[in-house]
Amino acid sequence: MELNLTEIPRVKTLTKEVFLRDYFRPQKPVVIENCIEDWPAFEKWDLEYMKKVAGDKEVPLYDDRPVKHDEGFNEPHAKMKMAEYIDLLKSEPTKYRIFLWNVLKEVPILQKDFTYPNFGIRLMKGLPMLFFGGRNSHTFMHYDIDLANIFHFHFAGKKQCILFSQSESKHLYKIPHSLITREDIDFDAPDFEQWPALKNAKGHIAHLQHGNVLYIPEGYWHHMKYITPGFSMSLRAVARKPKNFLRAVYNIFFMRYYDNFMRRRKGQEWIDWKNEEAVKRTNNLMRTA
Ligand SMILES: O=C(O)CCC(=O)C(=O)O
Ligand SMILES: [Fe+2]
Repeated sequence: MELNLTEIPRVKTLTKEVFLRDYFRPQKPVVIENCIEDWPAFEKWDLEYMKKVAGDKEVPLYDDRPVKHDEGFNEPHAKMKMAEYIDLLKSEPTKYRIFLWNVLKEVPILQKDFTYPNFGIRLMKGLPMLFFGGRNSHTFMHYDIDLANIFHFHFAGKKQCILFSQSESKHLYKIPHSLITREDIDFDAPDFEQWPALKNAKGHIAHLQHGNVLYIPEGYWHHMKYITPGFSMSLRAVARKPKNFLRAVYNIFFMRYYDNFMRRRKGQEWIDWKNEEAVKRTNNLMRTA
């Protein structure tokens, strides 16, 4: 048995009118294949180019180790010079990923290589973020703290993206007071005996290659797996649905501080409790459904 995933529709190009009508308003994901062919980035952006423009920068790295109590929220697991990291990506499989690296702050010259596309929704201009990963590395299944609409532009390698809407959260073993599901679920080949509720989850899947853009509707869960070494840039637009917007405000101003506070106060016990609670809550919901 496999996860119930439908292939995300792919279009060559998309006007703002069609985007708003068919994807943004109904909150449906879509892949746009030929959206950025007029960007200098389309020709230029590969691992070598990143090494050239950002080689000296020290970059924060993350792997897939489980969250621990003595690490802050989103605290990096290692640091390296970008040049070294790119060499590592090219030479061997590595679990190290770069997550949420602010392009404009770190390498302002990259701004010359792209423009903000006009899809009829206002993008947050200060926040283009870069993500890098090595062969077979993956993020946890998570949603973003601000439940933003995301345009995810992919470069260099091949990538698999699995998405679920917030309405599927009840099937996903979501960890309370955080933005991830149980870290020990293998979303590529889940063990349905251990995680039976996943049988009821309905999601979406896409495979991206250089130049493709994935629209991720607001608050959607996403699990990203780098099939080959590559990188992506995310542009974001604020959550519009009042429910999502309020949740974003709660997450940003309360949830993460509360979680950090409890880690300091209770230590690993807090993390263990949350992990157990994720299973109890999902199993209860499954039983009463
Ligand atoms: O692709 C990645 O490495 C993570 C992307 C992501 O989580 C995001 O764009 O919000
Ligand atoms: Fe994300």
